[in-house]
Amino acid sequence: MERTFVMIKPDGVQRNLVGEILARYEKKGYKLLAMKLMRVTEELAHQHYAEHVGKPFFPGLVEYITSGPVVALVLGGKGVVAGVRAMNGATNPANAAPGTIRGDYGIEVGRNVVHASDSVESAEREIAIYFKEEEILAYEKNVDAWLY
Ligand code: FUP
Repeated sequence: MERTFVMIKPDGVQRNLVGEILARYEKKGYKLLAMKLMRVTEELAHQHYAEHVGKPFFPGLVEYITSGPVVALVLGGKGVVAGVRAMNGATNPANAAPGTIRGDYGIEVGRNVVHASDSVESAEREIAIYFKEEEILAYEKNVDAWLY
């Protein structure tokens, strides 16, 4: 099953948007394969955003992403990498369509609420930064069996 790495960034946690954002991914049909509330250290931030080291916005990005707890997720499903990127909306919330997470909840590019991997390759790279393979669960879902 295709997998992607998603993060609800510190502003999402502080603004009480965790449940709302998770609900969107769940209702779409993506499967929650791993989840943890954690802090991003400076070292993790450098690994995650290695491609942005040296850019003018990098110090601010590290300060932001390390500023408070985040929710790290692995989601699975057909086309989940592109699907979650579409649900999140454009990187800059100013350009993100209404109905997307950033379009509905964000204003500033430096406070854009969520992260999601941009390709299958970067998803596998980012999943490995944040999760051990044993923290990622494989399981079947059967609503009826849990209702009765
Ligand atoms: P995305 O793939 O949507 O996470 O976007 P990028 O990899 O281009 O950027 C990573 C993060 O850097 C964004 F979430 C926000 C931040 N950023 C800025 O703060 N300013 C910029 O000009 C570009 C990106």
